[in-house]
Amino acid sequence: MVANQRDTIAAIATAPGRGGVGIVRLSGPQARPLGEALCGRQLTPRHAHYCDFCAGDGELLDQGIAIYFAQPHSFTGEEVVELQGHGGPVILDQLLAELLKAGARQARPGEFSERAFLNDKLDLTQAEAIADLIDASSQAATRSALRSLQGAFSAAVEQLLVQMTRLRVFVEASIDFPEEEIDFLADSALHSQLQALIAALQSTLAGAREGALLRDGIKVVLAGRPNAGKSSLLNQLAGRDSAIVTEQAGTTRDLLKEQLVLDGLPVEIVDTAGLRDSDDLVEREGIRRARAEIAQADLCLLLVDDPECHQSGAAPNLAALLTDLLGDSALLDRTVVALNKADLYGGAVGQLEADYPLFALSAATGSGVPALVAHIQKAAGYRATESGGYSARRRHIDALERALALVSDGYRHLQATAAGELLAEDLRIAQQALGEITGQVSSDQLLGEIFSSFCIGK
Ligand SMILES: Nc1nc2c(ncn2[C@@H]2O[C@H](COP(=O)(O)OP(=O)(O)O)[C@@H](O)[C@H]2O)c(=O)[nH]1
Ligand SMILES: [Mg+2]
Repeated sequence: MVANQRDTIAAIATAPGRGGVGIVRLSGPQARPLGEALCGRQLTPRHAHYCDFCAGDGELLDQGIAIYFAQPHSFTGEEVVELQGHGGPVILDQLLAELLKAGARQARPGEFSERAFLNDKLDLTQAEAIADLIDASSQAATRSALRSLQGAFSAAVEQLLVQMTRLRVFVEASIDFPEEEIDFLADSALHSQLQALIAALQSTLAGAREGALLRDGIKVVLAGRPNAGKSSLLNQLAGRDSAIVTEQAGTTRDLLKEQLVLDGLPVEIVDTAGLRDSDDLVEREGIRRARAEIAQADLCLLLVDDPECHQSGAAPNLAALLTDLLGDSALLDRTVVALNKADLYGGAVGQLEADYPLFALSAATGSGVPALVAHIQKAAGYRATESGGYSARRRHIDALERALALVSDGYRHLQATAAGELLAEDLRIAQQALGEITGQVSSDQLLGEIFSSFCIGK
């Protein structure tokens, strides 16, 4: 990886397609001479130079702005030149081709960010936050990515590492110097520090989970008998006629997926074919697909069309309902039941008394739907707070979970045995797990995986 850094890399940094301006980026030791050759003039650091971009044989390729950033004062920490030309795909391709001909190498996806990381311009969570910021699908996700980019997540992890180091010093000293008169391990300060560390790990983990939720969202599958109103509810949630709704049972035969943002929470809603026995080949395939989606759902929203339940406000037997519809009741803890068509049958709307989540609503008019949406958000663990979490990824959550489990185990060992050896070892491994998050401890393979998911030119 270090050898690679001697290469000068080039890529188109703007999105494919046509735009007012398009940017080609160069980074590496040859960036300046390559840029100067193309511009036919010397480049002063941090100046916008308006110039002709010409090929080696003198042919005019484009006119635009060139900006040179001298190392280490650039995004990557290397010599960088940015060429801002006209945003046509052919123009930008020609500029890039010219630079490659002159000795630059096409950058791999994420290679600019990787170099920024290797040159200590960013830590890993910040580099990942850039990718998340670009991919953000909601304002809340943007906010949490920006928080991470500014270093809020790294700072929280850093703080955990400081707490951990302090504890390790304490515990290891007490093992190395057992003859000391004071018994370090019985010291109440040690116990309160351990408790504080566990609480801090839990709170950082909660912030990371919230961020991951904003990034990845959840999957909600609509299920029920034909004509229960699944497609109507999808349309109501989407705020538009996405699915075909008719009074004819069996209208929806294939899966229909909609990406929605419900008050900041990204949700993939899947409308499915109504569950019933059918001889129709297409409908049967639709039902098979519906079951497969239901099995993978974070939340299964079961729609029921039953006038009696509305009038009595009674809860259907959930286990019996699931067994009837799906052949088993495995989904008990992931199911929400919605009694639909409240406008038709009367009775209260909103959440009803039951030993599982139960709502009465009208998919047609939308009454009772906000209470259901609020429940979906709560069930997903989402709080629409301004502060938000950190834009976190699965690997961050894994590392935090491992660290938390280790420290908790270590604390239990200490309480059980009053000896520090196991605690010391647990703390050591927990510290490594946290180090993986910001990249203090990381293998080349891990880095490769992380940066290859970025887009080219970033
Ligand atoms: N009055 C009333 N009719 C509804 C409601 N929801 C759905 N329907 C009607 O029930 C029928 C079946 O709806 P649809 O959404 O296609 O059901 P699906 O088969 O579960 O997708 C259509 O005629 C809808 O207009 C509701 O809340 N109130
Ligand atoms: Mg339907």
